[in-house]
Amino acid sequence: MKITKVEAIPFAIPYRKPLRFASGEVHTAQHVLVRVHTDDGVVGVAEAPPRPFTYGETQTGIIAVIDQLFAPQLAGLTLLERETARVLMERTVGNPTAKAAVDMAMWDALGKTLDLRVVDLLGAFTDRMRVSHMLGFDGPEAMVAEAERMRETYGISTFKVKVGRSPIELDTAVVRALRERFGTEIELYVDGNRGWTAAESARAMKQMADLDLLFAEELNPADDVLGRRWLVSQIDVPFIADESVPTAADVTREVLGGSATAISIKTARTGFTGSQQVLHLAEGLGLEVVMGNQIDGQLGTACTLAFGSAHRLTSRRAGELSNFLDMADDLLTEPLEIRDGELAVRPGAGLGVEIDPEKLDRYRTDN
Ligand code: MUC
Ligand code: MG
Repeated sequence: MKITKVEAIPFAIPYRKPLRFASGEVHTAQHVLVRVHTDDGVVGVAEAPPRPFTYGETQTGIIAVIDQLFAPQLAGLTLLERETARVLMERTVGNPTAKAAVDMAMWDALGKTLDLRVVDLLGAFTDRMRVSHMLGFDGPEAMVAEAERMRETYGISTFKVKVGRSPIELDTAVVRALRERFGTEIELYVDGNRGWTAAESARAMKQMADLDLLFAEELNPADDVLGRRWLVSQIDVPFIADESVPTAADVTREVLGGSATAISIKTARTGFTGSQQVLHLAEGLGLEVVMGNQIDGQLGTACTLAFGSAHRLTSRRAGELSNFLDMADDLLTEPLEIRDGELAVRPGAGLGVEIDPEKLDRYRTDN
């Protein structure tokens, strides 16, 4: 159970269709595959998605912090010493997705060592989640057509619509078109990625007041402190904090300060160990939780699914588990399959997924 090596391998897989949103856009999944090796010959895996526009990390930076700081700190620890690993990695500030991927690869290795699924180690509440699909910026017709395809092909009936453009009507027209096309057959919520001001957000929410939204997420920046509190106090749906709450301390600050009434948990930024900390805090505070998407590939999605399925609060709402569908390929031997609007945890030990060595050879960018 002793860690002998931690590897950070860069890879690049193009998107068939780029995802665009208020804070950035993604054309290629330039992620980092993290592998934790043990002295029993077990290898745990996870992926780190660099999101410079959200956390300031880059692919090169993630590899550097793992190779230079985390790998030497963790060598010799056992897979059970996850709290020690967390404390050691926390000596370095920032770098959330690098830390999270190392943590999740340790859990995967632990599951493989004990022949248990990560979902069972974490809580085993259920083994599946309803899927919510994130619709990136486009015109109303194209976004409705994408939702139709997701419904027909995968049975998905919950959609998160990216908003935050100016004028606000570019976005409110899309949400209206989706509601008009599908009526009560779908659940809808919006995510602004901080694109609007507080006043624009309030006006947009008024324009959409009859569209039965589930949630509003990060419509304006949390750093506009008073504007954000003013906005949240007048919105009559839960207001999700996402990129403004990458840590449990951030959740406490934002929620107690009146700047959020719900949170997104992303395993890509808090791993499994940190996500449990955030989840328990949210449960204690009585907050709604959505399992969010960091524009993950299939490996990252398997991590979100394992954590989301393991707990009651995280499996209650549809989780954002489908944007890997827009990637031209992936690294797994057996692709994840969304059926009837759900994604089920695989039966195998750990995360239940395997990296295909030929695909890794094809897409890694360090050889
Ligand atoms: C989301 O929920 O915001 C886009 C930017 C980011 O940090 O995550 C994605 C999805
Ligand atoms: Mg978001």
